[in-house]
Amino acid sequence: MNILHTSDWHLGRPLYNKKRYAEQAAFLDWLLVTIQEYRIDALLVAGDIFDSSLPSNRAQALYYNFLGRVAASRCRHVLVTAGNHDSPTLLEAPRDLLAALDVHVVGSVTDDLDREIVLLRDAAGKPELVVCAVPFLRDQDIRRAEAGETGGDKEERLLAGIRAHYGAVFARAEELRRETGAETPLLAMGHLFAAGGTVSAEDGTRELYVGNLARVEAGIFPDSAAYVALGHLHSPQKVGGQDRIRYSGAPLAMNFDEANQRKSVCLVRISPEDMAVETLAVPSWQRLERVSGDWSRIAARLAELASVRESVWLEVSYEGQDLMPDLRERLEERLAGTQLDLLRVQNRRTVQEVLALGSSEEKNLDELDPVEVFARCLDAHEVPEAQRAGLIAAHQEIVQQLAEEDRQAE
Ligand SMILES: [Mn+2]
Repeated sequence: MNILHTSDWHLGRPLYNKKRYAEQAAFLDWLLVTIQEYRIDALLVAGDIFDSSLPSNRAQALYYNFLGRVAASRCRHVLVTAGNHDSPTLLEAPRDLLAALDVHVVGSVTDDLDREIVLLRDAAGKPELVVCAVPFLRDQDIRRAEAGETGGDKEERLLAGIRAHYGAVFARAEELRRETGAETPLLAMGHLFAAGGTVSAEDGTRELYVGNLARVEAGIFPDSAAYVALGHLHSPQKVGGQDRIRYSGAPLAMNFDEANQRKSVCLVRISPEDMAVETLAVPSWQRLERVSGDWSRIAARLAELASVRESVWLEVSYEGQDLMPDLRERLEERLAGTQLDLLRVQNRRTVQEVLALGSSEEKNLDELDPVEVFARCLDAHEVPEAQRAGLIAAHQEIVQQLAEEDRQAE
């Protein structure tokens, strides 16, 4: 059986002022061709289908058009779980309709564990795979599972709740496997932060993007799981050096840190006896480049890029010694008539200067996320290092709570 594992499409997500629907559509087209070419039987999408809990109509159109086409393809099953960016209710609204197309959607945890366990059957109706399709676990999902608040801090309780939930789902899946014949391979899906996972530098400073800080150990996935398809981290990677536990990573570079990162999806070949994983490189449809240095270096690089006559989206970071208040104007002059697009300008020299003066006006508020603003407040108030982790966690919890309330208010 051939399985394709992907995640973190973040449909609808722009990059600064640029919409990315064309790239997102190109990826989905490529995915369909890949499904045919590699004779994929089941597609697993491990969360963060959409970038926001209220995706645009255009983002939803991309998703549903894709599902319609994949349902008509040779791929017999599609499994979709919600990530922290998805609205569980929005994803689950067409659940019954999609089930008729053999597209299984799990948006959130319910009292019924069986909703998170999908038994896939071959064309002859014989069970061929059991999948534990666990969505992103929210605080309230975990609380539901707990009879009462036990000791330990909040993060510890959250981790204990995640472990307990996975434990219960796996136990139930094992039961089902025994009923259907022990030969049926077991797979798991999850959207979480596994210990040892690496994030790109920009994601690292944006913990909010990654969701809660709790990191689960790879040991929560039992040895009986032949493969664990994870989503949440945007760089493709194995967890704990294990071939069978992987993040497929996002298909598009999510920011300029990832500009040169090779993006991929995972091809998993599985039989009752054996499992092998291969990564398939996702093409890039839009070149991203970060250009940094002093003015002469930046100017030289821009000339080089302009001569290639290809569309390039740029982040320019000026790091020269001379103050350059007219940096943006200079850059725009250089880029006129080229295929280069300036998405972001960072004037490090001026920012340093301004920070030294105790003001942060240079960086627009829209370039800062709440985490960065809070970090600046900590700096401004000279909060000692020892107190920061606790304060950052508390702040993050509040911001997340607000985001969840927004979601519930839909
Ligand atoms: Mn995520």
